[in-house]
Amino acid sequence: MTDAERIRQLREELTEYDYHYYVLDEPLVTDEYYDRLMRELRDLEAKHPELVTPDSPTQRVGGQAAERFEPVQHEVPMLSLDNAFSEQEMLDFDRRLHERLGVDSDRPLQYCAEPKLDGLAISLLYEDGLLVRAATRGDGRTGENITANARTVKAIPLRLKKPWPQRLEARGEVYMPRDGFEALNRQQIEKGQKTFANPRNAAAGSLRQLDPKVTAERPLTYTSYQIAQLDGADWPPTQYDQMLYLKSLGLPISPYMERLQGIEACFDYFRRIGEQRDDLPFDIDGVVFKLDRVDQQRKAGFVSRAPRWAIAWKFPAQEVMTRLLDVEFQVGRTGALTPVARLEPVQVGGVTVSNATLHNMDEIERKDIRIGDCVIVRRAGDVIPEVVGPVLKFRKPQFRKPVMPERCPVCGSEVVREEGHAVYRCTGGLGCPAQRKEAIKHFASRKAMDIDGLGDKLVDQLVERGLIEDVADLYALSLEQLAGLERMGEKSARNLLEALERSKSTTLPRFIYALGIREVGEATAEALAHHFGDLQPLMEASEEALQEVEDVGPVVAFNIVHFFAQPRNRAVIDKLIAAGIHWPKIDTVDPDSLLLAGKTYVITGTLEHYSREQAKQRLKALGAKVSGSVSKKTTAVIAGDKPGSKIDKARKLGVPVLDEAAFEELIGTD
Ligand code: 5U1
Repeated sequence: MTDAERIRQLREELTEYDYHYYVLDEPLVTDEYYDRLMRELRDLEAKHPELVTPDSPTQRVGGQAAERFEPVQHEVPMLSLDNAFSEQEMLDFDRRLHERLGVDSDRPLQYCAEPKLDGLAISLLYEDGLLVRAATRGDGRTGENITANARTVKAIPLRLKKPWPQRLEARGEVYMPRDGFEALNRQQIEKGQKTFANPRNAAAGSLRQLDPKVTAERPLTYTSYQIAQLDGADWPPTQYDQMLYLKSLGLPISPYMERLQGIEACFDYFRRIGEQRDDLPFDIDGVVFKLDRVDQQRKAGFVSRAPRWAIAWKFPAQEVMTRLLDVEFQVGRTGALTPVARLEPVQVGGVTVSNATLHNMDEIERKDIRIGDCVIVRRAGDVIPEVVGPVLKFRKPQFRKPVMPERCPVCGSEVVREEGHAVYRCTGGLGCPAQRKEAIKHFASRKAMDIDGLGDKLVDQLVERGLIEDVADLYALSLEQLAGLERMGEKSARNLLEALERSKSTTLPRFIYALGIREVGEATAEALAHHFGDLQPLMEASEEALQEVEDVGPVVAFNIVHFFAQPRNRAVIDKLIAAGIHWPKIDTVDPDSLLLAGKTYVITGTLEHYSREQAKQRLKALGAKVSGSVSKKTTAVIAGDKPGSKIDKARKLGVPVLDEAAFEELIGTD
């Protein structure tokens, strides 16, 4: 084969791999193999510069940084979308269309729906199959030429698949998936550079870089949502068919796109997407509904800058502005003082928020937050609301930086900062009521002693009324004491006593975890339990002996020895055992001899025959580790029904995916 033939072959092969990886999300080959072919192509092209073509996969990054972006006149204006915020507004939209089209109100209109990506609108122009120009929206009439940057986005084909039309302008959204955004911000912190407030800002900042080499390093992707111009092929008659046509040309479209009959089906779609929203691998801010039939779109027409035939139904805002009234400090289980923002109450994502975490003092410093500032507050899904940053244009000179108190706001003990750590701690230990409360809440929590009905408010009351000092006192509570508490009747008091009684029969890993030793989480507790078999040998173990346990390093070993050396902790453990807490002894085994030793699995979706916890326990019993996130080190992902984004990540990384049958085979079930 000649070099020229080999170059053509490599290009076709690599373009196909890019397409499968970035557009279909289904990698065909390993990274190593891909890199090898790419290197071979680069070497051959270096040898024959005359054979380099603009659509070669080696040519995604090229040229010099620009001085500025050239203006681009959009031949077809880039419109925006009208918004709706309620079912009523959607009903009005549907009614208006019925009237305008002269369709009876009892005949449903056909819509095409897809999630509204939270990124940046761009236009891609292809001539004779080749990407010749990419532009931002700008003001809708004039945008900026960002071709060199768009070429670095691997989901954007440099050449369309055959048979391509003579000329095509596709439009869509460039955005940054959440995992890429988080990795980018981690990198920014490491480099001492400013972090991005959200994936949208990160995408915008990345696409509008004058140096395309910077854009190339950013994890951007692209999805199409419109054909703006088409020459040399017939216009598909519906929005849905237009998208399928773009897909056939190798352009990515939304895998969530659906064709819907009538407005009720739109309501149902909006609800379904809303339910999936937090699990999607990218941010969305609503759903776009378009009249599906192009002839009906034409009849419906436009109003100034938006089509009458499309609408974006927005989710309630997840980021809003409010005022930071004060910063207070919350004392956690290990004494760590967390700054908490007290905010002017505001609706975020449908709930009222008046407190938000500020994480730690370094974060406050980095974000440059002052008391009195107008701040952006974000609440995404079940995550605790957080302060994203200040809006500097509203800053007044008298606004002051929050200051860490020198004494614990709860018990008055000295507050110290550990060397090399961002955390400040109250030195009061269990003498501090705040630490006591948190230690008891941790002890009662689901993954620890699992004491049903012992909620946070109840623990606060019990400690504040002096009914309990430590976790062992829980088991001495009487029916009268409990029934006398606020929001407690005799029935719930009885239930709580029963739950306390049930919790006495536990397992060693749960008990070790429940003790709340610093940095001993569930996995470490489990490893310690299996290594030592019972509590007594663990309590007697030296730091050296502890470090023989997997994942136990010098710091954790020190924490464990320190914990058991304190007479107060020993006394509480004795009291707990005297109260009747017990667990079966564990036969210690050499963990390396187990069937799945050294392997790591991730579970996603719903399995038919096992709860997530059961599946996890089965794997762990065989020596495997179970992790919450997929990485190159993951042995395999076990996927049940409705798997989340983890499966996409696994596919990207080439990590095998097992279904329930393969899982059962693995754990040896008949
Ligand atoms: N998903 C989607 N986003 N989006 C944005 N479709 C869509 N359509 C748009 C815009 C601005 O405009 C239509 C007028 C094509």
